[in-house]
Amino acid sequence: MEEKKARLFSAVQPSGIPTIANYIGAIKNWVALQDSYECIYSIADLHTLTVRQVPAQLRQRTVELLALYLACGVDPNKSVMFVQSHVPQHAELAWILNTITYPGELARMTQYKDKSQRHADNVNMGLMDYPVLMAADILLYNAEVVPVGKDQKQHLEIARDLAVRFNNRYSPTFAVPEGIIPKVGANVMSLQDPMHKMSKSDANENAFISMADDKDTIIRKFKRAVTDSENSISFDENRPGISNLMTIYSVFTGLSFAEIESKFAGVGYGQFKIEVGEAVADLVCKIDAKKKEYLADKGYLEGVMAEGREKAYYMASKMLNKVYKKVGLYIPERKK
Ligand code: AQP
Repeated sequence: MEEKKARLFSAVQPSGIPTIANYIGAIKNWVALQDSYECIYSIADLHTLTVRQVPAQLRQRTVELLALYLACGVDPNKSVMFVQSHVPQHAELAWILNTITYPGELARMTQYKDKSQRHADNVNMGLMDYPVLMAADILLYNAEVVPVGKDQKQHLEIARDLAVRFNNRYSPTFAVPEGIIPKVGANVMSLQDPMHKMSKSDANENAFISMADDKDTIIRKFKRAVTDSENSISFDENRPGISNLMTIYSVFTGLSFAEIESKFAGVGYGQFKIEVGEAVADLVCKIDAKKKEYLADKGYLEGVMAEGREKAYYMASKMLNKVYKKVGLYIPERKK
């Protein structure tokens, strides 16, 4: 008999065109994990509303993100792919979890503090509550593993705490999820400020490589990447700019840091930056071409969405009913 696979959940927000950081920290690993886990991949559009959006653009980015998942190799025959807002149980479970969450534990989250500063004119409750909705995303499917970049580690801790708290207060209900953080590339940094993470919503377009950038743009952005004055290609945490470029090059070529150092011994930053740009452009442009093919077939994309929604909805409603019962909500017979 085939062994039951552990369940895995992960998501990306359609808050912009994903960058190579989202690809390296999340989507690339999703593809590799599809055979070992029962995978559920979501498009976190409700999370995206925590920052002001242009509605028509958000709708378009949602479809584009699905096309990108497919173009990167996420396979609807292996994994469930769905849009978060199509499964209302996410928001419903978030409400229940809110009743066991303390404001203090949300107020100290790095992402909340960082985004409150960047969006000072729109510090809303949703922004603060982001980790609770993320916990609901994961716990709703009883996911045991969650592949994320380092930036989401704190939020994953909250999801774990809430699972344990709920289980203790009521009775064992949720699996306590474990993070899978990639060994290389868990924290890809901005090309303009290597002390800060690369983000798709960065106002400075030179700070990130988008998964829709063309070859010339990619190479130009790498040429402008901030490094240091040493001009020697070696991995050193005290030189975050060049170390970040080496990380990116390593992920896109499969070469280790030692192999990169010996390949580029005596070579200057200028030449190295071009080579990084070419390696990245090779794959990014191939993925982008495939994404465009998917986008040309809206019927297919809507079919994938509908099928994913149906599967996710089934799992989510079973879990939510269980939770409602445990906390004492009255469930009419016909809903059971
Ligand atoms: N810099 C990063 N390095 C490695 N992984 C990263 N991820 C994000 N930034 C990096 C991983 O990408 C996945 C999806 O992230 P998200 O879209 O849900 O939200 P985010 O983490 O807030 O990503 P961004 O790009 O910074 O989005 P905006 O600008 O909208 O806030 C997650 O697994 C994340 O770890």
